[in-house]
Amino acid sequence: GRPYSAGIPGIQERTLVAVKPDGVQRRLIGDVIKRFERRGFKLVGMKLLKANEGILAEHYHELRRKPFYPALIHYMTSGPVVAMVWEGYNVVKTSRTMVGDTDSAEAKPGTIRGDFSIHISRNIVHASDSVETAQREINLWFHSSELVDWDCCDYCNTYQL
Ligand code: IDP
Repeated sequence: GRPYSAGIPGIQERTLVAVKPDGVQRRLIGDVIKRFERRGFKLVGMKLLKANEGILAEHYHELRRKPFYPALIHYMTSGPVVAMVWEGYNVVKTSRTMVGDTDSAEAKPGTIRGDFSIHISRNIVHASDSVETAQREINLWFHSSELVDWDCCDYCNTYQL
């Protein structure tokens, strides 16, 4: 049936978060998940996969003319990634804050990139940059049947209900 959360405005916003190949190799999957769980967001989709060039070409469509694009695709196909969909109030914006600046030197300590990365080309994690992008990226990486509607038992401790 329809989840309880569907009736609460704004709390069904979703974003795509991915642990990139360097994050997987460095055994940071659990650390990334832990931060989103602890913050209060709800996991509604997750899988480990080796991304092919087709999905990455769509995912990084806007960057296709950048000089670093070939290296980016090489990096992103170098090993498995963990793709996740997280749900909750303002999840797109809050996730970007948790992930930190694209440039590792600008990423604040306490952010994922600010804690675990020193170079822009190996920055551990992806998070969608707008609600529109998130919708596009979720549809690209997940089939709707792979996303799970469920209610957290403790919404009253996360939201003003
Ligand atoms: P974002 O991941 O913070 O949204 P974007 O500008 O969308 O940043 O870039 C996507 C990814 O491309 C970055 O996370 C990083 O992995 C890679 N990238 C961006 N700029 C550079 C660069 O100047 N050199 C190498 N890789 C880059």
